[in-house]
Amino acid sequence: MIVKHAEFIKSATRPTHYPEESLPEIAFAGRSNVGKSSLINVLVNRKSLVRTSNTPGRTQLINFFRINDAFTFVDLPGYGFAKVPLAVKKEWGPMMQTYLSRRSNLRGVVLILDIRRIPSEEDLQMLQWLRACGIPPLIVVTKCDKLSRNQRAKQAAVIARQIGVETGDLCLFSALTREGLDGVWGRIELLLHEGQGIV
Ligand SMILES: Nc1nc2c(ncn2[C@@H]2O[C@H](COP(=O)(O)OP(=O)(O)O)[C@@H](O)[C@H]2O)c(=O)[nH]1
Ligand SMILES: [Mg+2]
Repeated sequence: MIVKHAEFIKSATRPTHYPEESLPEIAFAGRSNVGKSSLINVLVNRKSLVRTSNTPGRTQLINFFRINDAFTFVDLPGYGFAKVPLAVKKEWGPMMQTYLSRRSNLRGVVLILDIRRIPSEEDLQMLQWLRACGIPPLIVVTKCDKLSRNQRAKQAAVIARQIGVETGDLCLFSALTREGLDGVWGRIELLLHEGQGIV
């Protein structure tokens, strides 16, 4: 995929504020700090279309970006960060469920996992919602530069078992080395064109 144009459209918390559903959409989900923004920036080949940081933000917004005037990328609020206020945490579930269940142009959700961690309860919750809504998940396991080849294979097997998919269904990726980039794009293109993913 050659990205010629990528622009921020708007932020929203509720459906009345979402942009119209005219273009096919791919959303990105994952725990805070997992590397979600970094993945999106590498995919669109922009240094900072999406803000990255070490300290997760407190506001929980759904951010919409238009890519090549052809489809939309959505940066969903990160979850699982201990320091986020409880009131903000409580909004996450309903906001996610509303978005996932109502967004008719949503073709797939990229769930980003850290190669070094066991998937969390929220990761599993997200997968369950996706399966329940019939939305194809695409699992990207990121930060793989942090591990040796051997360790990667071991961790990928652990993660795959935990979430109930085949190791081959996982896309291993690194925003640092851009390893796995073509594989991720290939699967996103399939989702955009055919709505295919692993369920
Ligand atoms: N080594 C390494 N660091 C990464 C990678 N992806 C993200 N990071 C770092 O992880 C931190 C959180 O990344 P960010 O994209 O802001 O995560 P987000 O909260 O999920 O959007 C930042 O310091 C990034 O530089 C990766 O593939 N490899
Ligand atoms: Mg982010």
